[in-house]
Amino acid sequence: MIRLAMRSRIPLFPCHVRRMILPAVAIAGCLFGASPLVVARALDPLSVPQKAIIAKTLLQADVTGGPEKETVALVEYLTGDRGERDAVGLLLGVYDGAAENRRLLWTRDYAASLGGFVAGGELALLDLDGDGRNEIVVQFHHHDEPGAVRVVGEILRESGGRFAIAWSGLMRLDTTGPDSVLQGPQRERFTRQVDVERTARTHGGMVVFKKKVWVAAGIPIDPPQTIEESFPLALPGSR
Ligand SMILES: [Ca+2]
Repeated sequence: MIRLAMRSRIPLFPCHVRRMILPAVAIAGCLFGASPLVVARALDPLSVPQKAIIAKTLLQADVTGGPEKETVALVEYLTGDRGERDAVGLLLGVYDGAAENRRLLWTRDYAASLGGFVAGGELALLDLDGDGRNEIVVQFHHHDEPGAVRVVGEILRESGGRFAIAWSGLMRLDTTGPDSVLQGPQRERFTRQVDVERTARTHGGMVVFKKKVWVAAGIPIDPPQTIEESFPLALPGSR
């Protein structure tokens, strides 16, 4: 069963960050009444048949450092597989060229890369290191279970025509739901939001998050506390 109902509709980025997703043009959040179809495992997100698409986001911005803007697509779709592991696919694609002759430069198949159990998907293009080109930030549900929500984030940076994972980790974890089988110290509830301004100040060295914590190691934090966290960003290639 696909747990679409468990997906958060709470924006994963704060308003000021969403306003910074510039000059992106979004054609986002298109929910279709898709019925299960048998869809060959596609690598090109824009080749997924419309009837199989659950949600599609297209953003345009410079992500490679050239003079032109690229198009970045994130497509969540029904694969036609009835198994919970593989029922939903999530594809990321980077394209150059205008809409009529887009060329796929790079793609990432999240279900294949992470062993399935993916759903949802949020895309943002943010210049996190201040070099004038945008990094690709993807968030999606991975291994949601009854009473447990896990949202994973990835920051992807261009290097030599490819994109490498500069950071990945949990952006949201809530194992405190009433149906959760996890007990005691296994119960956690927190969210992370990228602090874009503070991240940019590190000039690509770190990513800085505001982490809001409701439950830590089974202990309720009341009122919830927001702390700052920072992690090193990988520096692939010639950066
Ligand atoms: Ca950048």
